[in-house]
Amino acid sequence: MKEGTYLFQRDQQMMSRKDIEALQLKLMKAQVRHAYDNVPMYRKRLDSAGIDPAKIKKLEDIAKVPFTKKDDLRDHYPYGIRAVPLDRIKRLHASSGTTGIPTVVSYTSHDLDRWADLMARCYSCAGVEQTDIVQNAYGYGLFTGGLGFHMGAERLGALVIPTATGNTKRQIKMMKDMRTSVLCCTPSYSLYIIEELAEEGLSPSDLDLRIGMFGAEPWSDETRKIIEDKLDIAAQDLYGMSELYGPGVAVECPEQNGLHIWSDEFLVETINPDTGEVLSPGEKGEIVFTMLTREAMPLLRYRTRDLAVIEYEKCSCGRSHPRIMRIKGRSDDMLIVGGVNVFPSQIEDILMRMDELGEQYQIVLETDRLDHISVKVEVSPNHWVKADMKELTKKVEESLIASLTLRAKVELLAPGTIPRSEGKAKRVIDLRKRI
Ligand code: DLL
Repeated sequence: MKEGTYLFQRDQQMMSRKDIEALQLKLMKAQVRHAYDNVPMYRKRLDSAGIDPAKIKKLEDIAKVPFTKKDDLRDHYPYGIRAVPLDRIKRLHASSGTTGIPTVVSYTSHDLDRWADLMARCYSCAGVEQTDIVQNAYGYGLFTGGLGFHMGAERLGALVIPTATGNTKRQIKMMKDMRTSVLCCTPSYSLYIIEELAEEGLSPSDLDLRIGMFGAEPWSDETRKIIEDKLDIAAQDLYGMSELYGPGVAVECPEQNGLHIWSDEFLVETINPDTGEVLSPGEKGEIVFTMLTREAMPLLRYRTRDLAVIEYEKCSCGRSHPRIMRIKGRSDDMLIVGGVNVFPSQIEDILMRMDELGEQYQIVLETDRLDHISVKVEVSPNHWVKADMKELTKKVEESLIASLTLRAKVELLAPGTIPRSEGKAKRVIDLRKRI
């Protein structure tokens, strides 16, 4: 980081480990008390677990508190786990679930203010400045991406263009005419934008882009390389989820070596997803967060289902906030085929390493008597005419076996065949019959 660079909430970004832990302990005690006093569900649970909030004395005591799960939010539909009267709730967001009952999250003015600060910190940590022109192509509405990125850019003091997702031609026109310097969208939508740029005969030098803020879905380092190369930007990873305000939980600094968790708000733990046992630093497991200042909807030990490793060593950027090393996937996304456990992102890693292939792929799961997996992947436009398809199919199948011991049927497709995504990409099509 350059000497004298402006950082939003510099003191909070650069807190020492010792100060972080002291603050966490103070906030955690108050938050457990807030949940106990104001949310009947938490009072009941803490009472049954024999936990008196007054006896929470050290950070490790959090492990005594029972977990909170997504179902707890659904069970409290429509207003979720609420700790304040309705007239203090100032906004709702919701995510649609597979069960049909949306997960609703609520915010007081304090929560919205805090969320805007955390998002502004994310931009600043990633290298965005007040003089930047930020084009926000995340979906606005009940999804937290649009408004989260919007409020954060305004709080930072940048110029924000709320294009929202879709209408890619207009998106590009705005980017070009307004001299957008920061693009915010899902990584898969950025790949779509890249294709559209090429179609219009535009190159990165026709644009002023310098940073991309990408998240909301898993993506690989290989995909990052492609995006950085084709847009001539730094592609920064940003993590969040609706239940935890939205985007803004963690973000990469320019070192691109893990995502800093703003741990004065998010107390992180890693657990074994099967047993719930707390794992040691450096072990891969399910990430669990306790929110430390949330008013409307306190969340104690919220199970994210996201699997990752947390790194506690100080980063070379000077920040001591622990880092999530790239999220590989969710425990419920893991595919088990023929006894092999594999995440879609691992398949993506392998495909994106091969020059002959394009960026779009789909994984299809089917059953006859056994489960089968096929990987449909587009060939890159440069190789489509000249590549020997039989040879290339074999090469991809062999790479999947060699790296993942995964026997998949590979199907090569013409460029432009797979539907493009403007939001979160749907990479896995599961056609298996459930018995
Ligand atoms: O996706 C919030 C968000 C908006 C994050 C914009 C980043 C950017 P949900 O729709 O609730 O919220 O989905 C949350 O998406 O549990 C992860 O599985 C996944 N996810 C989010 N960010 C990342 C990321 C928003 N950077 C779920 N890498 C999470 C991998 C991510 N997965």
